[in-house]
Amino acid sequence: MHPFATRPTLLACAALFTCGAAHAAAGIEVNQLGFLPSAQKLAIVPAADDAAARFAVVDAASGKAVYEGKLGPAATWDASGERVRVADFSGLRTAGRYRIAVAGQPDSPVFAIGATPYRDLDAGAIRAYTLQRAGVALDARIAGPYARALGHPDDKVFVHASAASAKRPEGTVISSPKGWYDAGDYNKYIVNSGITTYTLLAAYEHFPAWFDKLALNLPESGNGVPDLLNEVLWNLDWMATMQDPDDGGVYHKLTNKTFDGMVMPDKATGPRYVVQKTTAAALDFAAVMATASRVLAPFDAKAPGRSQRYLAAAEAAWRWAVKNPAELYRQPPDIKTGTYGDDKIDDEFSWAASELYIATGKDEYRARALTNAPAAPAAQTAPGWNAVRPLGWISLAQQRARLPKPGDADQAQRQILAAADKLLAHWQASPARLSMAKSDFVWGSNAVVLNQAMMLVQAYRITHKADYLNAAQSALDYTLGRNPLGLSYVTGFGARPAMHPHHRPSEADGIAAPLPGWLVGGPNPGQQDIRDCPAGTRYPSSQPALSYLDLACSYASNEVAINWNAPLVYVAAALQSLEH
Ligand SMILES: [Ca+2]
Ligand SMILES: [Ca+2]
Repeated sequence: MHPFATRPTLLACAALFTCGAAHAAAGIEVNQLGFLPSAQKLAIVPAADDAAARFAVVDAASGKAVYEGKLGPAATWDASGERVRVADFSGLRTAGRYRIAVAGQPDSPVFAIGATPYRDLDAGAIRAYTLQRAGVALDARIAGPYARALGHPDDKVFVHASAASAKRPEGTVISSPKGWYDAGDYNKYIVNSGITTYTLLAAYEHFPAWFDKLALNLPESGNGVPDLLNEVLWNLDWMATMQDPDDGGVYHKLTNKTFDGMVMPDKATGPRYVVQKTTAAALDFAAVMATASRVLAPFDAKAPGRSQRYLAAAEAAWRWAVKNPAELYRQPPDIKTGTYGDDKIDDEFSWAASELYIATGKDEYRARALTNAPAAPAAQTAPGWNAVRPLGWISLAQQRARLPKPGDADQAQRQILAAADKLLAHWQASPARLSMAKSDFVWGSNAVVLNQAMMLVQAYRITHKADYLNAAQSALDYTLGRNPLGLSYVTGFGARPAMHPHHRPSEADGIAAPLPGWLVGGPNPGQQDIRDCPAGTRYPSSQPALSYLDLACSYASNEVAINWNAPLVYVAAALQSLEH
């Protein structure tokens, strides 16, 4: 769940779209970007009583059928209430541009089969972070039409009463610049930076050949560090400033007292505060810094001593957390922004211990690194910002060769496979061929399915069993148009992308198109934002997979967030690297 309780309502319904439009039939649903030649290729076809039992794939230019097949049996997907059939055209491996055709139904959007269907997507999803950088002006050379003035320099940030210490009393001014704005708002949160920054570092660690070639046109491009890591360093530089040098504790967030209005960054000028040191922040910080010390070590020549500093910072944060194991976040009365509160932090201890065990081999970390946190739900199959135990398993499995007891990686692999097998079972049984259960449609559901895909990719990397990768492909397909609304949930990508994310720069910049490369939160039957949307706004349906509004007021289904984009970066890179 994305933790924003209240949002200002500032947008009226625009003339070009209606508030609460009825759910328009999506028609034939397909990944609107396309597929690598070897990938499993599925489309979802509405099952009408009189519909044909066969489908064709037609060349987009000539209209000529190049592949024909039989539709799978009709079944009702419990998350949408709709009857659907699967069209499997995996046998088509010829590069080209195509549509799916079924007699009596409109053709699908055009998609491609080719070598790099997700290259621009992956680059765009990373560049979304570049355009989300705090404390820097973005010129047209980097940002094109999205150039903007500097906002939130954060060089004079006040220590809030909740964070006061003897050496840094309330009102002490510190400098805490850079980092990424968290989401649709302009605040910066350590806990959510934790899973985000880790996932991007893991993407590089697992698929370096892909990212070494992926040019992103960043301000730092050409400096000898891969661009993905350059982007990650922008946030690591900020995270490092959030540690109190006097005791190793880490501030939970850097924030305004209340959310900024729907304005550009340079128009948001209120005072900023660092708020309460928490155990979760210290542990997420420790895990990320230990991971960064490992992944960035090959590039230390560019910044001598950086990896050692990161590791020292990680161990200092860990020691603070051990001394302060129950400092849970409690929102002070004068602070109204996101909380990222998490009262179950055994998983944070295990994740941080996992990364520190890999980094140091010390026994003091090993026991907690191998604990399957009892606070985690038994059925937890994928990570989330407040459920980070799987991240430690991923690192332990990846870093077998570094472990003093390499057999410890076996336990990590077993945990990954147990989770992935649950997801695979859902995928196999689902009429929509999705790893998501109906109950997975929560706030940020699009990231739930992509975090599930990240776990499936781990299982594939361990076993090379094709169905794990096929299920991950289905997850990406879903977010790129193979869903009952027929939308690409990534701004700027696909034939019918989301257009009105809850995202301050996208709303305030005077440009019709939203900033590109953002995964929107996605369908969420909680519909918690409806009272904050213009009067008369209605969701198209109460069905989980249809509970989505492409309106800027819809923070519960259409916000963007750094932690949601990270598994998109990961999964796009994985499919580009593992399919061929
Ligand atoms: Ca937790
Ligand atoms: Ca805009």
